[in-house]
Amino acid sequence: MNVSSVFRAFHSPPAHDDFAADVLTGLTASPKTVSPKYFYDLAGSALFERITRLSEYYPTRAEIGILQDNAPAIASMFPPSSALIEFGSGSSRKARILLSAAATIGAYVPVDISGDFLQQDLRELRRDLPHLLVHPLVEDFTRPFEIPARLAALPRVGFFPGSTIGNFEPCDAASFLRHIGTVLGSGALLIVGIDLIKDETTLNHAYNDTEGVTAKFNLNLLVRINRELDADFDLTAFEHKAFFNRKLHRIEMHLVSTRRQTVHVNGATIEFDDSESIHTENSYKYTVQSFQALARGSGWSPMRVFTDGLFCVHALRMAG
Ligand code: AVJ
Repeated sequence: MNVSSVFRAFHSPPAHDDFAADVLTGLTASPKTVSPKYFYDLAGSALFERITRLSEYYPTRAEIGILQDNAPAIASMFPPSSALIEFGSGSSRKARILLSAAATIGAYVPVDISGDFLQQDLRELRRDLPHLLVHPLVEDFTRPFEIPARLAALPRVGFFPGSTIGNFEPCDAASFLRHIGTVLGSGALLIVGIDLIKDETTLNHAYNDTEGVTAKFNLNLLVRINRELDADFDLTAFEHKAFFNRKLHRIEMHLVSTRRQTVHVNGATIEFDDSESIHTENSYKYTVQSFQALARGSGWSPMRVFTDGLFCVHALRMAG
């Protein structure tokens, strides 16, 4: 799975992130931060894959279950020979559930900036669904992009699973939804996966697994900074901390310094107080109603909601 392109700032140049500059800006700010988009190097992507299989981490399992249980109902909303446009693909595992249920889908268009689609998955899709036009697009989907001419006439259904939108501040999530509306155009459908606010215990366990995989995923950020930015973080002197912030309805992840210490990053000197944290991720949670309100404010009309009580798949339509 490649989610890094989701976090690209809307106004930044499409080429590549400036890891060094971003990390130094974040570590010299107060409070200290590093963007979650930098979790996903090779090791980080593999750790995230392991997270999705943990018993405590319910979102992936829940979303796949909801898509499977409701695939016919979701598919029945798709106009004939529509194009399913997936934002930030990688693996097409979730899209496949919809593609298999909806003979009405004429084209599958995974969009990702890295171009590193799982070719194996796409080959298997073409083999199993020979009527389907599979047309991957290498584009930064946080910026405006053109739908190729051969697909332009097809009705559009956007697909944005994984609750990835939860990494955005709510106001940025709203601008992102508005942007997707502009790309897809009026009348388009959008199927989007959102994690639900729920009891604190379930939420806290999902980000504090007993095997320590999430801690490893979080700390891998320092491993990556050490390797790529000539830094000397002592990995034994920072601790994973994740908790549900009820007031802001988000999981926060931090790396907390266990003592006063000095770290060097790309020639710069960074001082840490005892217990000082680096804020590495927010994962916003919504109620059905709070997400629908956000969607409405971005020009989308809520059509249907599919949920198992843990996670939620929203079907929205662009007005016009
Ligand atoms: C990929 C952003 C949806 O917020 O649950 C998992 C990332 N961080 N465990 C999430 C994550 C820690 C995940 N998203």
